[in-house]
Amino acid sequence: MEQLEQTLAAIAAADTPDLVEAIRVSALGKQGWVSALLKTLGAMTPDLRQSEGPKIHAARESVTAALAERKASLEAAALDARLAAETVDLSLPASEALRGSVHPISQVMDELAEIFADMGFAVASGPEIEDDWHNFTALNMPETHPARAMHDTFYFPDKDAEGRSMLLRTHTSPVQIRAMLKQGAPLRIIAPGRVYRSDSDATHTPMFHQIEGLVIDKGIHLGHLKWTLETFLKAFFERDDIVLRLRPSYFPFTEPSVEVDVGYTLVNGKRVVGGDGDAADGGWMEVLGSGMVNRKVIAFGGLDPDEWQGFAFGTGVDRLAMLKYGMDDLRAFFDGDARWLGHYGFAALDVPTLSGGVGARA
Ligand code: 2NL
Repeated sequence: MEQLEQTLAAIAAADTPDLVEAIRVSALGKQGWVSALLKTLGAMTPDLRQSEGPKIHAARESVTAALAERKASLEAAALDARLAAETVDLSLPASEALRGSVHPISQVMDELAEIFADMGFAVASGPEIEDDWHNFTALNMPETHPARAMHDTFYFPDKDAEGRSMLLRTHTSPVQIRAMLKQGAPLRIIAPGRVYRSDSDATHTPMFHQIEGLVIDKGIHLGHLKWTLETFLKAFFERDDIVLRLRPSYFPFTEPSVEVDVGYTLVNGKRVVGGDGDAADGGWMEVLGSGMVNRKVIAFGGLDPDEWQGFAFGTGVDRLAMLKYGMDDLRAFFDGDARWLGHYGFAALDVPTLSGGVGARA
């Protein structure tokens, strides 16, 4: 077969992968000579086919093998050439690896978990999609309660299997209702997490972060509440001169209800937490809402309010982070701007500990 000899010679002489490919197409491609020969087999007499068939197939095999061999040796030669030409300059400084950082909200949540763990609180979590019984009714906010309207709730169009309205939780209180129902008393938990309200301006985002705390035990009174919040705020702001001011207030889920302010001091015109708010260069700012758990809420949690008492509190994690670390625009928290995260973020291995300082920066 003259064509076979020519093809094998051309393959042996081909010095680029493109040439090898062109030869492959001219021999084995749809219009190639091997394919043309294969097609002639159909029209042959059985005798002729028996003698010619093996020759044609053998030709195809030898072309295929020669192509593969040539392709491999060209690739090996190309690699050898690259290895000979390329050098690595080991004296150059290594390029800096991109490193992420811990978002201030995650950092503050870790700090809070650490502080409350030291006081014997466990971290509880629950669904962000809730039903209106766990989010409102069990918290002494019946169907017609005006506070329900105040929450600017995001409702889902459908109801759940029990006919309850579904919504995005407006606070983390339903987590604590679920904990009471499931774990019973005594109970010492914090419930940090995302909450949702239809509200948006410089100081409000439709999603924000809250932490609530709940203690249920026998003989719990306001003194326990005050000591716990004072100990928490001193640890969180890492100062001993934290002064609290408790003001009477109203929440449907607590009775009596207490709003908690901390004293701040003006330093170069900036508010710094700490010191007596009644001092000449001082003032008060509200940081927490709290109170003794309403008897009705204890009963909704499946417990006997004559046997069990408790206190609860709630605050905004985002606001605590802003107060401690000095950011002034809440919206920047959720923009995902790498420069903001680089500035305000925390090193991943800088885990908050009470001995090392909960807010230590690397
Ligand atoms: C605030 C005030 C508060 C609670 C949350 C609570 C939870 C249960 C029972 C009773 Cl299960 N109370 N939570 C109590 C008082 C205040 O939050 O200003 N939050 C941002």
